[in-house]
Amino acid sequence: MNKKSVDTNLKAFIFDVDGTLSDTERDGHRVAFNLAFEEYGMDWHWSVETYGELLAVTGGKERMKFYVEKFLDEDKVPEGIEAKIPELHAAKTRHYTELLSTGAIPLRPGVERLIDEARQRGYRLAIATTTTPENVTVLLTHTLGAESIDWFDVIAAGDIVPAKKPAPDIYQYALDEMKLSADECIAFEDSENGIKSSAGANLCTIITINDYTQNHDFTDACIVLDQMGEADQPFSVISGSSTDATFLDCDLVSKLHQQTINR
Ligand code: XBP
Ligand code: MG
Repeated sequence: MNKKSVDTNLKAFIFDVDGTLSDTERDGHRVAFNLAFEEYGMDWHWSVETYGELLAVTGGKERMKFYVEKFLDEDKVPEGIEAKIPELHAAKTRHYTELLSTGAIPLRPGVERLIDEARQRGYRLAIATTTTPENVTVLLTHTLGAESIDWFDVIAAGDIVPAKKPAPDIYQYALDEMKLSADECIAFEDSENGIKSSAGANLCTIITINDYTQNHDFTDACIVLDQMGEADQPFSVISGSSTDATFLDCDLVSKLHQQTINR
């Protein structure tokens, strides 16, 4: 791409975490929830399939409340469970961060390469996630190194906003903290709740699907990919912009952003 076509309006990349940076849900969060339930002597066990249904609700505490309300018969609801959820969630977070620290959950293909290139090109970086802040710093530390936490102008995570995804609050918070407009940024997401949130904040959004989200509605995405890809591991374009690129790099991100903004 020749220089003059580079989109000077694009200033920052805003990344979702779970499902986007890493495929964390099935073998990470779900396993941690089950370890916490075991630790507390509860007979709850979330199968891969049940967890896929529970992912309709973002936020671990909210997800457990959803499970109690929609999946348990009245007589199966443990006494005082509502008051116990914060403690249960803290135990789950402990199990999850221990799991992350074993290196069991790697970054998805292309994530480290794109972040490195974005930094070299001078793009600002941010995170907008529903997960607990500690989960983000531990994931970054055990994948990109502890210094990578400082690469992000803002790590907008968890309870920092009143309403979690699909509400736009977490993305709006990240934009406000960076003092940037939506037109100056681009979001990277993996789920329907995620794009409802990013599109709700008027952000052009690049989707990389995963097993849990492959059938979600990504109508508002500027492109839907199976992964960000690597030079030796080409992505598949599920929908959106046609391109002769075989992996997601800053030139393609910039082109997609420009196409969306200039619509
Ligand atoms: C995904 C979520 C999170 C995780 C669990 O967040 O919805 O709630 O499933 O993490 P995102 P917590 O895709 O926005 O990164 O238990 O810490 O909420
Ligand atoms: Mg996600």
